[in-house]
Amino acid sequence: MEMKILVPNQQQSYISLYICSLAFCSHSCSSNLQQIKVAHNFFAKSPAERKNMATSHLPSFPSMAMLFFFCVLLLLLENAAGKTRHYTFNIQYHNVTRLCHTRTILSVNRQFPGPRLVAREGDGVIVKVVNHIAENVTIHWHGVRQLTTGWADGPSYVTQCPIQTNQSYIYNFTITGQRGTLWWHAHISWLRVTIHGPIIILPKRNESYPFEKPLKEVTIMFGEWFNTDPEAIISQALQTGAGPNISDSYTINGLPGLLYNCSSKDTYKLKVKPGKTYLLRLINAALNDELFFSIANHTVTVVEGDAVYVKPFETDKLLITPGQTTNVLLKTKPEFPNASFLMAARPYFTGRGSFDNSTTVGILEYEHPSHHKSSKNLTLLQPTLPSINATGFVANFTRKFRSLANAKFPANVPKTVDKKFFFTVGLGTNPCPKNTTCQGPNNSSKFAASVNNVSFQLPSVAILQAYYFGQSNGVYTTDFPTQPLIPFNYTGTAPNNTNVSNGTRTVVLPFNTSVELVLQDTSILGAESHPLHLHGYNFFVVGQGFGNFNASKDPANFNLVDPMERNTAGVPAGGWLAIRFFADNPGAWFMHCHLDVHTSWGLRMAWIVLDGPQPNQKLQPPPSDLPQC
Ligand SMILES: [Cu+2]
Repeated sequence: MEMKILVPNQQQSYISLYICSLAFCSHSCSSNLQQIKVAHNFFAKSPAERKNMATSHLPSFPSMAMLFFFCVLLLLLENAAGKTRHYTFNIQYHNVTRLCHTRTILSVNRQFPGPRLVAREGDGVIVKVVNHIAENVTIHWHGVRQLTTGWADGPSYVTQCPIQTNQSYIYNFTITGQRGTLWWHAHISWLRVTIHGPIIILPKRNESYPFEKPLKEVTIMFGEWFNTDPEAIISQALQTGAGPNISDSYTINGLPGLLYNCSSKDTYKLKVKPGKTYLLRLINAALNDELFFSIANHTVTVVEGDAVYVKPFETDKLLITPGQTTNVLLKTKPEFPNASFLMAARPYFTGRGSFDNSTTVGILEYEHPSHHKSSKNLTLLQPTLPSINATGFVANFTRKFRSLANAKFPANVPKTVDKKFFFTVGLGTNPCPKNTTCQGPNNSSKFAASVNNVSFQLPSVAILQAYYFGQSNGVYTTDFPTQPLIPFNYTGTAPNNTNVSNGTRTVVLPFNTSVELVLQDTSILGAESHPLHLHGYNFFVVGQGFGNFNASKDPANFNLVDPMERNTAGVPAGGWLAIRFFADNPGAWFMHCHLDVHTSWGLRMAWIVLDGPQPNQKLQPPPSDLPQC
């Protein structure tokens, strides 16, 4: 999963300029060799020399002036519009062996983790997804804003019907105003457990990072491995009402690491040189677990989260929730250290049920100065990680994330609010259907999860299609509660009745509404952290706290200056999170917990954002190959 840094391709622009100049001259300058030579010299010189040449030669060549103008314009357009990147994703079966178990997994192009999608800020991306498996599939471009292109967002039954067997769908979108690391994953049932991969968004041509240029960039993608079919696990759990079986290991770039059985060879190794800086692009693609991560004897500098640059800060341990990405700079030790270092990840867990309490490791290995000696007999140092339920560490760590909030990367935080929402998020129950036995809470009910006590039921056609074609009747309603219908002590003793309601209810927002949303965890069936992900938007995390949100006191402490801007944020276990955003992207947008078990239980809902008055504020028409249900 290593990548060499892609140098902005100036050469390519120069070639196109050169070709354009030759073409221009052959048409209008009667093959004036001297002019071609001038053009050739022009592109071979440094910018300062070119400026000089342009001013000293151009007045005597009016046609050349036009040529330069034309070509500079072309260059500017090329830089502003970006280019289009084409990919084909074949959804295929793929046999993989981990922990001495061979299993047929679902993958993209028989890769696990899947292929990297690389683009620059401003580029168009076209991905043809072809379904070669028996299951329905969709792909979500997690964190890509999809401005007016909601049809390409991907959550099944929200923005599209799934791609059926032997069918294909072309996802077509532009990456606007984002740079850093995101990722893509399947967005139907639990298929994302093996169908996922990184999205690398490089800065625009000729733009650099607002931090030290790394020698190398490396993607570190965390995942979860199941020895049995995850689809069977979730379908059984939904039937019995019990918590689903847990994973058998965590993985780093698809490899469990040497602490697991049969895995000493399946250990990710990162080879580094002393005295250099590396950019690690961390992605948590695990299904159900937030993860702590640390590298023995090393600190890293956090520089970006969810494709948004942050004020750099140093840390030796970090937390990453499913759905989040974190870019960190790793400065290696100045001299060969005579040791190797474990990089370890294990869960942060506050719930009541069982969870996979194992640790995945990779090895940070320094290149030996002599090049001949192996690092096999070196001491292997281990990092210390926070305790499993270290909620205090999590709160302190997440508070360190701050937007750059400078002239080049401003934080456009809504200072005033048009609409306030207060949503409880948490677990609950559904009663056991008559004449069946259930294995959920008290062995008499089924696990459920909800937002404002609504456990969201996915419709059988896509919400965005129903909305666009004016056919919402029987698909969804627009009466999602803006606050709990019956207030209670959310983080105190749970009420006697823990049943949720079930429905497909949405919130409708006029274009550009400034929204404040407080997400309040509940302690029904245990207080638990919920990494909430909003599609189609970044939001600002303006506040967080423990206990019940206090609407008269807490807003005074909101950070409206440099809050973190991101697409996934953890609602603290037994606490609350306040976010703000402008609803400036028309469409139907899913919001859900990124712990897939909670999503499956109904901790999800959808916003419908109406068109704005301008043409570029309207949802584009659906593509002709949009799948039908
Ligand atoms: Cu959750």
